Amino acid sequence: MTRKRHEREEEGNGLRELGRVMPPSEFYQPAPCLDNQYEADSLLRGYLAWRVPAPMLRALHSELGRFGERVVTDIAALGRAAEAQPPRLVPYDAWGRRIDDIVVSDAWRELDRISAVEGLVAIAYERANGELSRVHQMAKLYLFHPSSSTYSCPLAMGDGAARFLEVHGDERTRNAFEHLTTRDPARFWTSGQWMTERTGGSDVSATSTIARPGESAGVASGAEPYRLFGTKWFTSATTSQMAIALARIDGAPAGGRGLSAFLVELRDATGALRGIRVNRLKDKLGTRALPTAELTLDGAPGTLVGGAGDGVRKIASMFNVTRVYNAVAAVAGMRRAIVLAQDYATKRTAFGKPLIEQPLHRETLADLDAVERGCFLLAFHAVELLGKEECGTATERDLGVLRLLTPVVKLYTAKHAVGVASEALEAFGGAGYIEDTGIPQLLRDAQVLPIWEGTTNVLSLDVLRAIERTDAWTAWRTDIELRLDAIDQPSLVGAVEQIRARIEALARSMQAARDASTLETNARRIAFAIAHVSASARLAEYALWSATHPAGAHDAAAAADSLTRWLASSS
Ligand code: MFK
Repeated sequence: MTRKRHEREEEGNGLRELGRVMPPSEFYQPAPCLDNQYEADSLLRGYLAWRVPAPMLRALHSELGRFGERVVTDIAALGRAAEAQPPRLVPYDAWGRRIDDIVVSDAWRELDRISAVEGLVAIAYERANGELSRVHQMAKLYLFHPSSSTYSCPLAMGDGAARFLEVHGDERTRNAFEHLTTRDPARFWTSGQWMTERTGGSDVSATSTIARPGESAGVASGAEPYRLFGTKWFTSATTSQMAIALARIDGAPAGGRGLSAFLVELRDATGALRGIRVNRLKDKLGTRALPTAELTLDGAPGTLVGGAGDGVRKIASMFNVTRVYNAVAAVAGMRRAIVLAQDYATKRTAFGKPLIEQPLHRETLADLDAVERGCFLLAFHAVELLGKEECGTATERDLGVLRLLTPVVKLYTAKHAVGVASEALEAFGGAGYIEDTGIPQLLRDAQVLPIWEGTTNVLSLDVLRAIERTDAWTAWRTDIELRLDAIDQPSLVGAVEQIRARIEALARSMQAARDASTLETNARRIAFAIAHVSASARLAEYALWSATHPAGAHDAAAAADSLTRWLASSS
């Protein structure tokens, strides 16, 4: 108290000297800052050194070092500008003609150009690093996402569409594939994914959009022999050049099996929409720069892809890619929130010392960091397996693990992204709740992650679908036990035993639920337990590697600490 009064007196004298009357407190809190997001990220650097061979690592080091600087300078500025100028629908031109123009900011367009030039989608299809190309691509996406005002969404959709066309497309869709995967900004396309209708986003089988063969819709058949009629309730990235849409060919059976997938090119050569009306843009909690729209399809031309029927199963090749994007975006958002909170904690003083020196605050931040580390390693495990699948190098077991992990990593990281963002906001006190600090956007944008691309419950049911209808459970269990067998360091024996016990407990509780016919009721618990155990094993493997390899020494203490914290939690 005495010290504070003394300070106030000194301050008062200083102000009198300046000859003006000032309020007694002239304190201004320094804002949090961001350093190069590659160089500052010891886990990302350690993970890449662990998983990637030396020549590739050297190339990545230089590329990501450069990109890590861009995402806190020009790309961050573009993201802020795009956020400040959200898309706007102009339904009519000055003369009353219906145009349905969605006007986006220059910044949003520039983010598109940068995405092409940086190869944010192309890297995955050039496959210059073979099965590790997805790791390369997703490491870049991880840096890009939190600065991009969710430009990562059109990229995810475009990438998912590219994969769908790669698997199910043919000569008629070759041109679209090339546009989606080019680095040439003048030719680069993104895509929408049009599944959701008024009947629901989860139960896609209720889709009511009809596809009529051209002749019956009054047009000649050709490259696009179908015309689509219906309403799509949520169409993300509506300024994209194309979309993959689900529709039921006239007369096809009801339910999911009767659906087919169509490639729709949205505009003609003049830029006018083809048989599409934009009913309105959605007014969303977050992702405000992203043009999400409600559309009426009134004869939009479509090309059937992959043959008639079984559209849900076919489009799974698309949403399995976008779900991995979702997981990478989730961990990227967590990292950004934590880094800002950590920096702030060095600058903000309360009760006589910087927050970072307050044991409870430091502990809270360390717990958040451990959550992000586990989620990061989990998400990138799925990334590695996706890369293997696409390059044809995945074993049957890898494919089984990927089938199970895709919904698991999506649902788990998304849920934690919201929790971490919320806690990080709190670490700023009131400032975390004030819009022009930029901090609330972290929470708003995190909240979409558990919702789109399949909610937590729907994905938990997908986990059950994978367990009950495929051999994914056996593949996952065998894989994780083999990896645990290889962890032979005495300091990690306790951790490995703990993880094995959790696998055993999970298998027992699953069997009990099966016997009691309560698998569905327990689906979320099962999915979370699989995620927690999977991440534990990855954390233990990484702790071993970083403790025994010079390239991991910089992160060894953090790796050991995060494993301990992770195992102390149960979800
Ligand atoms: C940076 C972030 C990027 C993210 C951007 C996000 C943009 C947001 C845009 C959107 O949100 S678009 C809307 C997203 N909507 C969804 O993701 C749909 C959520 N609902 C589901 O996933 C349901 O589980 C599903 C629609 C798949 C259920 O449909 P059905 O017709 O009741 O499923 P059914 O009969 O169980 O499965 C049909 C077939 O597909 C089966 O194959 P078989 O016929 O051979 O047995 C399934 O095994 C197969 N299948 C389903 N899900 C699969 C799958 N196969 C592989 N992987 C999967 N995930």
